[in-house]
Amino acid sequence: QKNLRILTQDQIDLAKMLLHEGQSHLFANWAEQGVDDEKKTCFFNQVSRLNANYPGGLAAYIQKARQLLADSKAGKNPFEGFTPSVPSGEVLTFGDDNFIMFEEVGVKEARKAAFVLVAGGLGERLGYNGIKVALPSETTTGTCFLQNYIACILALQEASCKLLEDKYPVEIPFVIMTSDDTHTPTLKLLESNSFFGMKPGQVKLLKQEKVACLDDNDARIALDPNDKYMIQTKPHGHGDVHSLLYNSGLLNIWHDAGLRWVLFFQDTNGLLFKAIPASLGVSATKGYHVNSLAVPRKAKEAIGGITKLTHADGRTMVINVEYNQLDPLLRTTGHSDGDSNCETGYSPFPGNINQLILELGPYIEELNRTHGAIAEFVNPKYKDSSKASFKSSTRLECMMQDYPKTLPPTARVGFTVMDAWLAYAPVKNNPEDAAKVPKGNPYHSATSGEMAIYRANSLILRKAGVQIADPTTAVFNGQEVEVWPRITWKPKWALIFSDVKKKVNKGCSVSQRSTLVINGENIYFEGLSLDGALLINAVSEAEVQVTGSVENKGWAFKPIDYKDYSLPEENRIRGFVIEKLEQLEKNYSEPGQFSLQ
Ligand code: UGB
Repeated sequence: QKNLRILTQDQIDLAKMLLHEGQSHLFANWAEQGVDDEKKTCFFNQVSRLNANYPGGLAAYIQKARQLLADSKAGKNPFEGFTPSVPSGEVLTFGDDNFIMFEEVGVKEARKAAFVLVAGGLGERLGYNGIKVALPSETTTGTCFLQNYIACILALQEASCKLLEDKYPVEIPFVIMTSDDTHTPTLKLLESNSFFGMKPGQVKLLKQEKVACLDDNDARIALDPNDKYMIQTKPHGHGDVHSLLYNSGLLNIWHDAGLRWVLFFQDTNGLLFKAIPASLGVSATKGYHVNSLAVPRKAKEAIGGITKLTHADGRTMVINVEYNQLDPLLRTTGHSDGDSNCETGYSPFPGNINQLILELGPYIEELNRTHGAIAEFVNPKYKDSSKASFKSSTRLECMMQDYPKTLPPTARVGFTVMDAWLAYAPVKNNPEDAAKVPKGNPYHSATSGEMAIYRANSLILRKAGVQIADPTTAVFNGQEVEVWPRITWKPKWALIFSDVKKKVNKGCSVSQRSTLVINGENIYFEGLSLDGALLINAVSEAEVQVTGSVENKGWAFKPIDYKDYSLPEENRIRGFVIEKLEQLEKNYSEPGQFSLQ
């Protein structure tokens, strides 16, 4: 009332809505009219943003929160009435005929795809100071995750158009969801690297907004402890990507342009694009509206489990059950061991790697109905067992993989299981937490993420007939890892297994201590024997035949202490640096045919 005269009609409406929703405490300590008036305007600007950014507005957010907080306090089981069982999906084996067939279908389909990277998370578990997409995926070439993703999309675009002999090349749209924490550095990273070769108009950044924090079970909105005119906010989760896409208008533009698929992926999986062509092929062949990528999962691993849920009333759905919910769900439904490994040494529930392929038409239909709203949850940290108050404020959260929860039973929801060595090596855990991971479970650290890239490339070449030496083991940052030859290639050299097979002939061998960097498109190997470091840089118009024997001191891993703050953080979190002792580096910058012997 004291401030009524300085408020606009919109602000009065927002204030009325807040009062109606039990939020009078927000105004309790406001100064008299004439004092702090600018701050009051800022307050309403923030309320207006929070109101506009939530489907149904802030009133809907508060009401939903009250309901979910009451359910949480009552200890209500979110899976009430559902029984979990192991679902069946498409299980692929790298390199067999089926896999090769799906890869070829996938590459053809790629020209009808749009890619969406969710990169709004700060990566609290990793504790890295920068944005995660700027981290090198491996330090042999220093290629950062974002650069790798863009190179893969561009290579897919080119390969897809070539396969169909398309005279009108397409530009695969690429969307990045950012947040206040990641937006500016992501844009800077792109701009300072000329968008890593992608046309700037091909990339769209959509920024997710945070949501209001809540102080108690009545969903009273939390104020910033240092500013009584500022509402505390926290991230709402990766599920925001659906409402952002819906509101952006991009989905209809894509649909009108003839696109058929939207592929969602996460910020730090250096292997992901090795799995994309085959899984897109599965989506197209099986006609899946939703296809989740999965890998065999170790019990207790911090990735969700793909689970079939059957309700007492007969309803069924195949959905991700998040890692912290799987164990309690199993225990309350008669599996006294909870989340545990079966005789295969893995959990029977495939692990969700949060790579989703959605068919665009049905996706648009569903979002027209839901406006992109995703099932939410709340996870308050209570002070004590009375659950009367929280240790710190909480908020509603949502996850992108919960999209299928609102789909009708007729929706075709499937999943594709790939070998973990091929598809999944995220960088999520800091060195200390990674070192505590139970033996045999993946570390999900910068160390393991890098080593996984060398292992995958080595195994792929082995499968193509190259003699690759066995790995050794080493310990970096307290984590024991396999060290394979450091082999890297650009996606335009080989996107799918048949590309690899065309470019390497039998009779090649690579020793364990070797480094091989293939930085070019038309580089062919026949009878190469490598024991050391070989780097080949070639423009696409140069065709290079590589034969003979290369031997030199090569590049070696030098362990470092992650607490040695004189070293760059990118290296410290891996626990090693690469010492470049000696290498053979060849550059082919002109068109023509060349031979490296
Ligand atoms: N992200 C956002 O873009 N915005 C946000 O508000 C939050 C995150 P995390 P999480 O693959 O190992 C997921 O934190 O959420 C982005 C799945 O839920 O890395 O703990 C963020 O930038 C889980 O089922 O993972 O767990 C990042 O790119 C399992 O699949 C992505 O969202 C697990 O990932 C994931 O955020 C996994």
